[in-house]
Amino acid sequence: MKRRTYLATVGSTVAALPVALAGCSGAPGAGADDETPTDEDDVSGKTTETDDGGATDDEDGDSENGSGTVTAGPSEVDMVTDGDQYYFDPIGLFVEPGTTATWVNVSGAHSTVAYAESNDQAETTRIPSDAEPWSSEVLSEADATFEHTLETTGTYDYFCGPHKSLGMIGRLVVGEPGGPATEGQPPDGELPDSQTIVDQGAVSYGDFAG
Ligand SMILES: [Cu+2]
Repeated sequence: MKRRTYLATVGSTVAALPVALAGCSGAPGAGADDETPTDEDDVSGKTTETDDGGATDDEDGDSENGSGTVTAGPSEVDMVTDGDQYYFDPIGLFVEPGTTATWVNVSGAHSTVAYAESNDQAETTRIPSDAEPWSSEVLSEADATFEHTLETTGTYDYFCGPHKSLGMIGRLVVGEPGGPATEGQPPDGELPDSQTIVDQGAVSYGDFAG
């Protein structure tokens, strides 16, 4: 055991040597540097071409099938901590009835809780009267997700439990605007107008807050 430990220590010390050697023999070192970016360029170039081709074909197919109005985008909302900013992105999202919305914890620790008086912390109800409220746990691991299927048409306002008082709130419009959230603003901050969300499909946090 002691011998292994000793060898491992020597190994890590030796690892610093090639750097010094490369500095002494400039020609081989420069050759290696030239090759590496070329290889990467080739690989990424091929990958990008292949991906673009497939994606373009798919998008063309969807556009032709669609009616040409608002195309339903991804039903995902990121939950983000960025410095001293805490936000949902997009802050406003349109989905069709029956869509399962997915909140993805990108950074920090967040929850998604509907403004429904049956939920803790919600002092007011801002989802349609027949709608099912949701309330997630606080998601603290990166890429952790919470899903909720939205069946009832209307406007849904929601917040993050830990950052409610800091204005981390969001809005979903399902099918068309409706319900109590079409009047006024939630108690913790401002959200994009429901009809604007319908018209644009999604309103990014950067566009709204910036
Ligand atoms: Cu949060």
